Amino acid sequence: MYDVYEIRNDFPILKEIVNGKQLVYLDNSATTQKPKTVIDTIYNYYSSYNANVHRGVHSLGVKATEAYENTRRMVANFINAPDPVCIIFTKGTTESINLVAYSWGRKFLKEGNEIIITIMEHHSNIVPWQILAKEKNLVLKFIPLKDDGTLDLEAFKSSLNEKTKLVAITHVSNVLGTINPIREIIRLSHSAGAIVLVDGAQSVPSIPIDVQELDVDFLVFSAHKMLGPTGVGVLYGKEELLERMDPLLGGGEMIKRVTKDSSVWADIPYKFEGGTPNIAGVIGFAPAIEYLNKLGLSNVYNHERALVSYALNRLLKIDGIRIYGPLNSESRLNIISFNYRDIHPHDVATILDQYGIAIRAGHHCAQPLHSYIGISASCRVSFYLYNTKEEIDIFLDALRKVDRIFKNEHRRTL
Ligand code: C6P
Repeated sequence: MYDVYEIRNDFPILKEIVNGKQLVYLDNSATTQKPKTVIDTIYNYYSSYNANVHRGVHSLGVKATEAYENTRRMVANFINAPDPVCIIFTKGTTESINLVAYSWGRKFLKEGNEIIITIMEHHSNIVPWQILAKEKNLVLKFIPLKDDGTLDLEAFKSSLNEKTKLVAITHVSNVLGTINPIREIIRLSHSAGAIVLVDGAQSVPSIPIDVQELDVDFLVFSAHKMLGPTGVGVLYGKEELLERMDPLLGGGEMIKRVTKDSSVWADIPYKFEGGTPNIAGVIGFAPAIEYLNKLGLSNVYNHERALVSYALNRLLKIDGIRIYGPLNSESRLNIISFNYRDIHPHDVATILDQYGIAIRAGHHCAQPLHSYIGISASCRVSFYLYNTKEEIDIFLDALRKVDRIFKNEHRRTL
């Protein structure tokens, strides 16, 4: 049985008092909190077997390497990758996308080739393609949205043509919470001869994903958004694609042999992991995956969907709230972005913080989407596996007070 109160006991930070109030953490799309097993594993690594990986023959080095490679196998199982060699550790989703842009895009894309992304992308899935497009004279196309905040699939179909070489799309929007139909997008892209990169930063933590069944070419995500440490990301790639790509970083451990004139790359995945990696972070990622496996990702998904539907229904009843993205909770995962009357999102977030409630305010690294909607910023709440309906009630009560408090503050400063 999914017992959220039991689960909360595993997260020490959830007992924190912030500004005199019990912390209500609703900023999970930015980063999630960590269970004690993750914190302890990192402590244990540093206090009992801290050593570099893949280098030493001494016992500490062997133990650290085993733990590091164990995480790779666990990640592979988590997304059903055919082989752990298809899992590259990076420092996050951002670095994973950049790695594909430089190691695949720079090598294989030619002038006039087209890349399709969507208007709801995070900057991490826009800027690397803009840089590449400028460098190689490529065409970057943006798929628009329908009025309900879902992707315009018809526009996508008519954008696809024989010049399309890559479709890079987020599975779940970090602003709208929209769940995109990636299965259909992958199918259509492949039949047009394009490969597909899915940004799973917001979906892999909550939606069971099988990369083989989806037939996705690249999948990228971050450990810190799924209970794991910061500074660890994943690039999954099909083996034949990874084999043909050149490394992004040259340096230690990514080579087989170096002479004065040239070098021979190591096999995948090491070819892409030059330099000393975030060993503690990768080792600390394993208990995060273990935690999600134990809970069952489908249960996590159902829990989040119940919370989002509860919050949406109640938010819609508050006068002056404008919600962005799909209003039916079917097309939306765990995220709700909104504006409240004409109060600036930073003011809303600052007042909520006085009640111990953490939400995000700003453009959420999605400025083109905000311009497209016609706003410069929004407030965002995002739920995860340890949030409760009671926390949503506390948030809604505090939100109702924001208007009054803000007006009083405003009057006092005049
Ligand atoms: N979004 C948010 O508050 P990194 O920072 O590399 O771990 O992840 C980047 C990233 C890429 N794609 C999507 C869809 C994302 O949501 C994010 C991170 C956080 O929305 C921090 S800006």
